[in-house]
Amino acid sequence: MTAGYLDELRWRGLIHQTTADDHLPGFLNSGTRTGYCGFDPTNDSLTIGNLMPIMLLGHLQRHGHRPVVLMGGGTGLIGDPSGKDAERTLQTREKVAENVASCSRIFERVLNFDDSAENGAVLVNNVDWLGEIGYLEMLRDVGKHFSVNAMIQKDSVKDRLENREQGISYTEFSYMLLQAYDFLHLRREMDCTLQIAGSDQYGNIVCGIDLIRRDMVDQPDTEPRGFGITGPLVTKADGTKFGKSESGAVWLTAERTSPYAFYQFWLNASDADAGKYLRFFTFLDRETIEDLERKHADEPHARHAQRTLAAEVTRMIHGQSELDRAQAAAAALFGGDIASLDEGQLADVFADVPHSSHAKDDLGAEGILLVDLLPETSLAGSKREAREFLKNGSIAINGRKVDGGEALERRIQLDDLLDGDKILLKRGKKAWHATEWM
Ligand code: 383
Repeated sequence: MTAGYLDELRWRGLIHQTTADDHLPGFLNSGTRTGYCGFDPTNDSLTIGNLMPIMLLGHLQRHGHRPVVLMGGGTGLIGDPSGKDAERTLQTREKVAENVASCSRIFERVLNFDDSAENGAVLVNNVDWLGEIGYLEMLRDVGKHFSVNAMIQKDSVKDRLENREQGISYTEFSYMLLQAYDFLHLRREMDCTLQIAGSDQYGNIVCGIDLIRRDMVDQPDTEPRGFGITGPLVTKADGTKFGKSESGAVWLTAERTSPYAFYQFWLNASDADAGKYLRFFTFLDRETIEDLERKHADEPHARHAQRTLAAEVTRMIHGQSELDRAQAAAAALFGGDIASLDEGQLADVFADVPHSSHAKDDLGAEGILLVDLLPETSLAGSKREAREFLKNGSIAINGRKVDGGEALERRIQLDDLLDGDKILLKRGKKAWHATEWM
């Protein structure tokens, strides 16, 4: 077993808080340990907000320990109030079960589920035990160990109590008992001694550790029986929220965020963030990352750090061939060779840039003037502005520049359509707009 899981996380900046700091390093370095992280199936996919704890599990496995992915098929029926300022609507049992199934496959991209390996990853679903336990049993065996006085001091509950308008239902208030019970259950069933999560989960983790301690009161209390590690909140240097692109959240499945859009998201990381994201979201070693940062500082225009980041994360989540396609589409857009894109790539590009719909009939026999179309897109605010851009030759149709001299007479016609229904317009070097003609 290789030592140094904590050291690895530390140089990467991946530790926010740990419990029992005096005991944790020795505990991790003296045997193969089992650690888990839970994911509530609130959707049919996970977002890059969930990626950091997945990486924490990935490093755990690469350092010889066993990672456990817990799908919250039970807790997902209740709803964690942590970090949420409003009560959630309950999801149906069917929907939650469907979500569990579709989220589960994501983990195979990062973790090795080979069950012949000593530390092969395991996936469990807490509906399997939470669904079995009776209400009276829960109140007597678990509830009795929780002080309401302490529960209302937890951030997740306190914030909602102070906000009288929203408040908190008894259902969500009870959530922490369920997560605490999970930790106890996994501790008993598979000697799972570690819980990993994002920083919003610290309170829930501590509840679990307390419950485990109370459950084991009759055994000598020489060292902690459960540990917790939380990762930092991922931030952006410019202060805006991490993980959102123009079209919303960035998801970890291709059905929701195309590999092309995914690749673009990472490629667009700012210079100030790229190094941090390389540490957080790739398994590249320290030397390689520091090398890249030096290269990047010497030639910032080449965007070495962002390119490597985008390639590594896209390959990890979507595989090499999807990465190849995303890179080819990016290169075509950059070089203007739009005609080389296949239908799928064109559709991905289309979805990832501002777009608008237009009536194909309007193209009629002689088409419509480009100067009239531009103000209907994100590329020009008015006809006057459109004229300006056209005259100075900064507009391109399907990657081909429109010459300034004849630009004001240039008409969009049926034979400009790609795939029979799309035209990609560009202003300057990289402001794209896709038009669709139906
Ligand atoms: C459920 C049962 C457990 C242990 C954990 C859970 C889920 C947990 C939760 N986690 C978030 C979620 O599911 O709500 N109560 O969306 C997120 N996680 C991870 C990480 C994170 C957290 O899935 O910080 C971001 O991704 O912990 O918000 O026994």
